[in-house]
Amino acid sequence: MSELASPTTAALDADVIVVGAGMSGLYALKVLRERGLRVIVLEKAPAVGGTWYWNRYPGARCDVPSLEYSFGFDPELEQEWVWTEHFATQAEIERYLNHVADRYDLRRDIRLSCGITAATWDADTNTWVFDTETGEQLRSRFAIMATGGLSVPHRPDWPGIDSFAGTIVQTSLWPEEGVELEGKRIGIVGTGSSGVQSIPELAKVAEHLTVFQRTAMFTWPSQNRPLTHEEQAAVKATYRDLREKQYHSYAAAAGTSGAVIFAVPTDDRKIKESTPEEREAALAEHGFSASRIWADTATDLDANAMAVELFNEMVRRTVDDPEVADSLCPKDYPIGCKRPVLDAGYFETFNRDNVTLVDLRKDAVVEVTPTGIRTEHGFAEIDVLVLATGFDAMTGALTRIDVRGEGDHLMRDDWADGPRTYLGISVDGYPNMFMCVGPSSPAVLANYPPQIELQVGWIRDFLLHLGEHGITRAAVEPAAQEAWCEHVADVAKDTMFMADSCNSWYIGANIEGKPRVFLAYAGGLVAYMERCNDVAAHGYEGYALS
Ligand code: NA7
Repeated sequence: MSELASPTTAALDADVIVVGAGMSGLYALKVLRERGLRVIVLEKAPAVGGTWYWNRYPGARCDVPSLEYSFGFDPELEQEWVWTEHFATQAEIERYLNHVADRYDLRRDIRLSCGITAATWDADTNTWVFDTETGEQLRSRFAIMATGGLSVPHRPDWPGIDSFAGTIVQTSLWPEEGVELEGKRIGIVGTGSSGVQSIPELAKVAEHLTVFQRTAMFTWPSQNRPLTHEEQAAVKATYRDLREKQYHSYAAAAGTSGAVIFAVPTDDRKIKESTPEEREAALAEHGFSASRIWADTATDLDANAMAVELFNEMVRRTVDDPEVADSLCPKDYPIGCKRPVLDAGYFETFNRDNVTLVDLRKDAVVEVTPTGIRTEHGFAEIDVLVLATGFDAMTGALTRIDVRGEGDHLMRDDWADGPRTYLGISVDGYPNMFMCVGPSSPAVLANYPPQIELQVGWIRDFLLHLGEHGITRAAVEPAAQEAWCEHVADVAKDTMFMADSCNSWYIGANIEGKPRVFLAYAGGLVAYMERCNDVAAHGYEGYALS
């Protein structure tokens, strides 16, 4: 398809406008342009890379192995790129994505420092109109929102936070020029993946580090290591097999390790049937991982509680101060409710003389002053305050833009009770708009690059189909969307994600007032793509095409 049939084709700035130049946006540009579509990518950041541009905090690293967290669409790209570690650093992945942008000559169609404030459906011409932060207006037939699932930072609204006179920095908005940390009194809030990764690094350079923890985290040693030439060559020799495994797996992962496969037990023994001696032997053999090997912990809350006890036993054995250890023991929620975190010496860091833990459940924040944080029982003087406080996940990027569909509806209003999508790709009332790794798709539950290749590939084929048939409007049928949403909720309902005690960003629980709705598709990538491909095979059923 080189021209999209319509009287207004000439007035379009592009056939497709893609919002975001992260992994999805870059790949969308590549595959759509090579099929003859005119594509413009609008990117808020001054550089490409998305997540891997913004999250440059000390210790930032992917929790999926580098040889798996990479594109498989071009065997030459796979062979030429050299990863240096089992889990790649932010800097290395950012370099990789810049290499992708250069190698496929993508930059000429990407406008940087050009975020959008609004996307408005024009029903008269079946086009989308984008208002940019630079004051421009651009029009396209189709919109692809590659805006990221973890791209809108969440910041605590503690009294006085704006009065802080030192440096305040969010892990996900870490400045390119870096932050002066050496010899400083650093405070960090948040012990999710970003906090857990940065705490050991901050402790190494700080005069003193104070960690403000609201919820203790399940985190396992990543066992990261340099990749040897032999190891890399062995994977590269059989890369096609690995990719095939990824494309046909639950989590787009061939299973070499990493956070997305942590829920998968490695043992067929049930912890509920184990003896104390067997559990002790598991601790001796697997350490922290003794808590995640058992066959019954993902589905049985009592079994899960026994696994939690094994985990906490390891915390107590690792952390010297019993009171600190007790605070670091996750309580009140099951393993598997939140995304597993992988660390490098996290618990050991609390044995350092220059690290203090403030358990906010015992000693809540009262206020931030110009010089530090006052809690009920103390005051920590701070020069640099690091906020590792997470994101308005999965929906935040889209609800912050004025996305205005049919009948002048705003997406943020339509999603007030949680996102409603068809296949996590389209939304009833927003014709010709597609989302990459959107809400109700596997998204954060699966490895991104292979998942993106499949999802964006599906969108590309759909656009080609529309072009070949002279179709200028593709709208979701309400009943199809309802059925998909029902299926998504049904699949999630008996998982640890939805346990009453589970308060995670997967269900919006980290953002005050956000509806408690599971935001991804827990049925796995294979089932998901089968459904998408089935929809395509049946002439894109669930869409009204005209
Ligand atoms: P997360 O996982 O959402 O972690 C955010 C952390 O910040 C978590 O410990 C929160 O505690 C804490 N938090 C948030 N707001 C507050 C306030 N107001 N007071 C105290 N503590 C607070 O975000 P990350 O960036 O670490 O990781 C996101 C994903 O990125 C990760 O899962 C990987 O996929 C990569 P809470 O647990 O909500 O009590």
